[in-house]
Amino acid sequence: ETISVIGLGYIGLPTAAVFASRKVNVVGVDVNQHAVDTINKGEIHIVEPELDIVVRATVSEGYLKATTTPEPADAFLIAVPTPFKGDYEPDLSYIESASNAIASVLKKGDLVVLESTSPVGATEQMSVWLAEARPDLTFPQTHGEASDIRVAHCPERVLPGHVIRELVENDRVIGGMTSLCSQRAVDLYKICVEGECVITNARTAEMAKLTENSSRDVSIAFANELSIICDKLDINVWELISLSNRHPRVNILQPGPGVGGHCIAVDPWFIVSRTPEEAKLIHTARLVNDGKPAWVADKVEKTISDIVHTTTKTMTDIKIACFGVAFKPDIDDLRESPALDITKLLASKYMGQVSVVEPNIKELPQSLSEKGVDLISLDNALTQSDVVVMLVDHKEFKAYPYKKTEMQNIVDTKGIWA
Ligand code: SAJ
Repeated sequence: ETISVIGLGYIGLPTAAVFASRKVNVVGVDVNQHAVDTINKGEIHIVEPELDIVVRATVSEGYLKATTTPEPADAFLIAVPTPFKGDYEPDLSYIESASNAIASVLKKGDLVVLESTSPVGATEQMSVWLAEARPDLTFPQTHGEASDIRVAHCPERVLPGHVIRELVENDRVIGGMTSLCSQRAVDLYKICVEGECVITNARTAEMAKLTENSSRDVSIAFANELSIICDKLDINVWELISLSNRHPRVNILQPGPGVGGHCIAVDPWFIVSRTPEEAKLIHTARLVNDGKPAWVADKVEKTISDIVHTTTKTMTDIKIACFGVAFKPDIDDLRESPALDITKLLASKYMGQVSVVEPNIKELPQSLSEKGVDLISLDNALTQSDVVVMLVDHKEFKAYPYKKTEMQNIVDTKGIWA
């Protein structure tokens, strides 16, 4: 059996490598020539623990190779981006391009699985695109039990930073267009998945993935709303949550600077855009989480104005240190990071007065350096700054023996020094 993985990004490359590590021939396809060349050298173009080891081993043993043009295979796994365009409408153009690219190499009996997180109906749409793009058949059958190829949706659910382990251990939801399609997909995933492969239909599988991330978004929004309420009522939200969580049926998540990453802050919109009238709570949760960075920046401004009113310092004397710019703890990923957004907001207002402490990166992105932001050490930040803005609970910050007397002016969005 040969497997082809279309899209060699954060999901596709680890998936390809894990199948290849089971001694299956895997051909990875990507439009990015640089990614293809890097992988063929046994190296990786993305950051994910342990991925480099698996890719190096599988490429050198000949089980994994990459190319820019699709080749015939028995199963095709599609792991391309599904971002949203304006108005929060999902953009399925990468799925359409992938369908067009593989259509000419498909043969009877092949399996095509959509792994990308997708709005409800995307798998059905993909099978229509596949049918339309197949020149070899007079009556391409991609629907129903009579179909000559098998189509299914099996959403990825791995947590960045733990992808290699979770790809093997997590349960998988498999939604085929027909029960034959589901069974064929289960047989494939069983090659490397040790978790359970649970069968449903394609629409339910699509909605299951969106539901998982929306559930988390709504829960985090509840925590973020509590943090804003508690600030107004002069209550420590961290103490409040830990007390409430002592109830046997209460489990509140942690507030923070907002919700980042490319999944939890995106996927709920796929539900909202399809059912705007009905998805009220899901929509509001998105607005609460997206509003948190501006609220934090406002809180910092108030703190600065208090310092100016109670000391001899002027606005332009104030030095601000932002602790953490990654989208979550102990990673170097700055994409869709609320901590980065807050730092940018502050840097625009207080040009040349903002520094960053970020133990996971060596260089600041241009969006910050062009605003005069510099990268400094934790110790320097504490001695030089007038205001500390704690944005990410990195292990280095949690381990630091911070004393309240050391720095009075702190806006702590993660509650580790407050
Ligand atoms: N966050 C909080 N408070 C919390 C937990 C998280 O503010 O109590 C924030 C984080 O700081 C971060 C954001 O939420 O900014 C998201 O982080 P995360 O670690 O919860 O999730 P992701 O985005 O890294 O990965 C999620 C996972 N989904 C779920 O846990 C339901 C992962 O399993 C999915 O595969 C991934 O999205 C995806 O690709 O969809």
